[in-house]
Amino acid sequence: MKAIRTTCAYCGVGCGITARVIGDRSVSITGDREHPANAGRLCSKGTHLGETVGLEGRLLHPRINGNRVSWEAALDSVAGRMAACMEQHGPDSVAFYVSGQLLTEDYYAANKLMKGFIGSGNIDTNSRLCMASAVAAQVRAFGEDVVPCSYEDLDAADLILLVGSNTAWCHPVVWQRIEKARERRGTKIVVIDPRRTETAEQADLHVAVPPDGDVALFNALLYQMRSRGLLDEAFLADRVEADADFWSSLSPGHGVDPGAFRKLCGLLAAHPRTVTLFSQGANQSICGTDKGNAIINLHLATGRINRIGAGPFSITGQPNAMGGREVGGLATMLACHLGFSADEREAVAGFWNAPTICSGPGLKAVDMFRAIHSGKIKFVWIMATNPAVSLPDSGFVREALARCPNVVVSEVISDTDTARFAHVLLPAHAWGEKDGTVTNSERRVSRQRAFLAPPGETRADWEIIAGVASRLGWGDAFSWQHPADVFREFAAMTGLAAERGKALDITGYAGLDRNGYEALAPFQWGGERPLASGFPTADGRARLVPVKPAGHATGKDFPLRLNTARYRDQWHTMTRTGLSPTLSQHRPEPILEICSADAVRAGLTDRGLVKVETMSGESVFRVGITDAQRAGEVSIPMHWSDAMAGEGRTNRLPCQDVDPVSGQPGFKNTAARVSPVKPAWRAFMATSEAFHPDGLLYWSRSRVSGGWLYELAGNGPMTLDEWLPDGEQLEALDKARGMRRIAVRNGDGALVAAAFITRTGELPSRRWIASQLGTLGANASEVLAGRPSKPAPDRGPIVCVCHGIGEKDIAVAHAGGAQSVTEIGKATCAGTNCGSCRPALAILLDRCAVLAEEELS
Ligand SMILES: Nc1nc2c(c(=O)[nH]1)N[C@H]1C(S)=C(S)[C@@H](COP(=O)(O)OP(=O)(O)OC[C@H]3O[C@@H](n4cnc5c(=O)[nH]c(N)nc54)[C@H](O)[C@@H]3O)O[C@H]1N2
Ligand SMILES: Nc1nc2c(c(=O)[nH]1)N[C@H]1C(S)=C(S)[C@@H](COP(=O)(O)OP(=O)(O)OC[C@H]3O[C@@H](n4cnc5c(=O)[nH]c(N)nc54)[C@H](O)[C@@H]3O)O[C@H]1N2
Ligand code: SF4
Ligand SMILES: [Mo]
Repeated sequence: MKAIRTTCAYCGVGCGITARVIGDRSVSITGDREHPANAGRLCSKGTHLGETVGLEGRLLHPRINGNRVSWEAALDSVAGRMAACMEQHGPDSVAFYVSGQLLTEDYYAANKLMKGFIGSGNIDTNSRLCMASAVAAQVRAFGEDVVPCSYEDLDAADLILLVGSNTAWCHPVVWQRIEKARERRGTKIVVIDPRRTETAEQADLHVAVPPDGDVALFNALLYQMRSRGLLDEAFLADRVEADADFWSSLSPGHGVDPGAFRKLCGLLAAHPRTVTLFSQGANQSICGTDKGNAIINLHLATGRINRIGAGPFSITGQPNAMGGREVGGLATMLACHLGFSADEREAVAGFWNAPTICSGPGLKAVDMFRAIHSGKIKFVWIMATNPAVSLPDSGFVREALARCPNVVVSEVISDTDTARFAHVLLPAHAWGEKDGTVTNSERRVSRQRAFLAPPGETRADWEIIAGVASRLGWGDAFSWQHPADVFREFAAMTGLAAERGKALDITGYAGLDRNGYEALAPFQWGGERPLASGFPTADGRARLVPVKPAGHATGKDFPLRLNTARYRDQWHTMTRTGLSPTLSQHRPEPILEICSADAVRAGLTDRGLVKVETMSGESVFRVGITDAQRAGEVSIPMHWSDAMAGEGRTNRLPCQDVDPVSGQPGFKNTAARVSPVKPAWRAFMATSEAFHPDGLLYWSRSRVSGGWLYELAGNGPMTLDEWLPDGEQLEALDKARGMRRIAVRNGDGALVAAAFITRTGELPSRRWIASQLGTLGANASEVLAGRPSKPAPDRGPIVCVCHGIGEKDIAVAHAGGAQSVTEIGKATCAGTNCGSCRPALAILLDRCAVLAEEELS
C-alpha cells in the first residue's frame, strides 16, 4: 500500500494527511506526523474523510440543460456564451463566483482569465462571506493582507482570546494545540461569544458579549490598558501611526458583565504574551472590518505583535481561503496582493501579456448577485461553492440564478441546490483526485496530492478554465500542461508584489520543476512573523484605525437576534460530510437553540418544531431549549440545504446587509421572530432509497449506514406510502397510541424501509431501527416493535462518533470511578481517537458530578 501525503479537504488548519488506498474507492486516512500544522492529529471530519470519497452522487460527465454532452460541446458552449455576452454587453456582463475550496492553481487560472483577458474585475469568491472583513482590517492596519502570526504563537502564548470562534468545533486541531499549551504552561483561555459554546465551556473565562458588541468591548479594553499605563510607548513611537482622533475615539463603555470585564482586564494586564484568535463572530458582521481593527488596535498599541506568543490572528475557514487571497481572487484585489493603481495594473498586464487588463475592482459577492438579478450580469460561472444555499437571502439568490440566461457550474456533486440552476454543468476532480497546493491559516503552503484515479470524465478545475480560455483565443497564455506549470507562474508573479514592498514573496519557488513540485514539503511564506521587519505601508508604520460601535435594530415585529453557526461534524452545505453515516450522528437535524424563558414565551417545547421568520423569509427547525443561549438571542446551524431538508434552509433568513468596507454579510445578527409549528402528525423513516418529499410542514434527512433517516411532520393525511420503496410491506397499527408502524422487505428478505407515524404518541428511538437497514432476515416483529427482543443496553445519544460511545456509557464509567476525560478514555475508549468529542466529554463529566452530588444531598 502506497502512502500518499496530502492535505485535509476541510478547514483552514490545513492538517497533513497520509492516505493509503486499500480498495476500489476505499482509503485509509491517518494524520501526517511530519506535517507542521497537525503533527499527526486529525479531527472527526478529517478522520472520516474516507467515508466521502465514494462515487455516490458524483457528477461524472458534462451536461447541458441536464443532458449528457461531450467536453468539446460543453466547453464550446461556455466559451460561446461568454463571447456572445462580452460582444453584446461588454466584459462586465460576465462574472465568476469562485471558492476557497479551489486549489491555488485553479484560483490563479480563474483570476487571470477574468482580470487580464476578459478584462473585468467581476471575479469574487465565497471568501467574501468568510474572510473579507479580516482582509480589509489587515489592509487598513498593515498595508497588506498579512496574518502576522503562526500556530507556534499559540504554543507560546500566556493568554489566548478567542473572539467569535467556536474553535473546538471549527478548528479542532488548533483547539487541541491550545489545550496542550494550557497543560504545559498554564495558558489562560478567554472566549468572547454571545453563546456558551463547547469552546466557551472549556475556557477560563467566557465573556458573553452582546451580538456585535465586540467593537465597544475592544475599545474599552484598550481604554483600560491606556489608563493603566500599559501601552508600549516605544513601539508606538517607532512603528505605529495613529489618526489624529484615534485616542479620543476610545471610551470605557464595554457592554458586558462588569465582573467578567474586570477579570478580562486583569488577565490582559498580567499577560503580555496575548494572541487574539478571531473568526466568523468577528468577520460576519456589518461592522466586521471595524471589529478586526478594534482587535488589531489593541495589539498594536500594547506592542503585542511581531513577538513570539503574541498577535492578532485571523484564522481562515476553508482549506484554501488564504491561497485565494494570495492569487487575488477577491474582486477588490488585482492579483498577488496588488491593487488597481496604474503602476500595478501595468505590471500585471505586462507579466500576463494580457490584452485587456481590468480597469478597477469588480462587484463583491452580494452586489454581484444583485447585478445578476437586475440583468446587468448575463453570464455567471460558479466554481466549488453552493451560493443557492450559502449566500444571504437565498430566495433572492435563487431568483437571480433562475433569471440569468447563462449559468455555468463546476461541481463534484451532481445534485446540489445551485447545480439545479445550471445550464452547463462541468464535472471537476474532487479531493483525493485533485493535485495542487493550498495555503492554511498560518500562510503555510502544502500540497494536495491525488491518490485516486479521477472517475468518469472529471477534469481539474484549472484545466477546465484553460480549456475555455483557449477557445476564446487565449490559448498561449493558458497552455499549462500540469499544475506545477501554473504554480511556477504564480510563484514568479509574486515578484511583482515583492518589488513593491509586500510581504508576499514566493519567487524562490519560481524555478521548481515537476519533480520538485511533486516532492514539495510544506513551507510558510513570510516566515513565522512576517511583519517583524516592518509594515508594508508607504512609511513602514502600521495604523491605529478609529472604530465606532455600530447600532443594531430589533423591533416589535422581530424582537429576537438570530445567530447562525456551524456544527462540529458537518461541513457547510453538507454535500460531502452529509454522506458520512459516522459524521451524521452528532447533530442529525437542524436545531434552533433558544433559552427556556424565550421558549415558554413563544409557546415552544423542547424537540417540537419552530418557524423562524425575518424580513427576508421563513424556515422551520427542531427546537432545542438550552441555557447556553441568552434571552433575546437564538441560534441555528448554517448547513441544511433543499437537498437535505424541506424547510430548514437557514439562508432564507439573513438579509443582504453587508459591512460597508469589506462587503461581508452580517450573517450572525438578523432581527427575527419565532412561533410554534404544530403538525397533525410526526414520523420518521429509515430507508435505503432517498426521496424528496413535498407538501410537508417539515422534513430533514441524515445519512445512516445503508440509507437515510428521515424526520417528517405534516398536516395532511397521515401517510408516507408514496415514498416507501417497493417490497413486501408489513404493518402494525397501534390504536391506543395513534401510531402506524411499517416495515418493508425486498425480494431477498432484507429490510429496505421502516417507518413510524403518530399523531400523539412518542416515537421510538431511531438508532437500532436504522441499523437494521439492509439486514437480511431482519425480524419484522422486532422492527415493528421498534426494538430487539433482547435489547442491547441503551447507550444514549452518541458522544464519541469514532468509537460509538453514548452518554449513558459515560455516566456508567463515571459512576465506576472515571473522573477525568483521560480516565473516561481509559474506561470506554471515548475521545481517544480524533479527540473532537473531548470538550463534550468534559461537559458530560461535569454534569455527572453535579447529578451525583444532588443524589448525595
Ligand atoms: N465543523 C466545521 N468546521 C468548519 C467549517 C464547517 O462548516 N464545519 N467551516 C470552516 C469555515 S469556512 C469557517 S469560516 C470556519 C468558521 O469557524 P467559526 O468562526 O468558529 O464558526 P461559526 O460557528 O460560524 O461562528 C463562531 C462563533 O461566532 C459567534 N458569534 C456570533 N455573533 C457574534 C458576535 O457578535 N461577537 C462574537 N464575538 N461572536 C459572535 C457564534 O455564536 C459562534 O459560536 O470554520 C471552518 N471549520
Ligand atoms: N448563515 C450563514 N451562512 C454562511 C455562513 C454562516 O456562518 N452562516 N458562512 C459562510 C462561509 S464562512 C462560507 S466559507 C460559505 C461556504 O459556503 P459554500 O462554499 O457554498 O459551501 P460548500 O458546501 O463548501 O460548497 C462547496 C461546493 O463545491 C463543491 N466542491 C467541493 N470540492 C470541489 C472542487 O474541487 N471543485 C469543484 N468545482 N467543486 C467542488 C461541493 O460539492 C459544494 O457543492 O458559507 C457562508 N454562508
Ligand atoms: S482540523 Fe479537522 S477539518 Fe481542519 S484540517 Fe485538520 S483534520 Fe481537517
Ligand atoms: Mo468560511
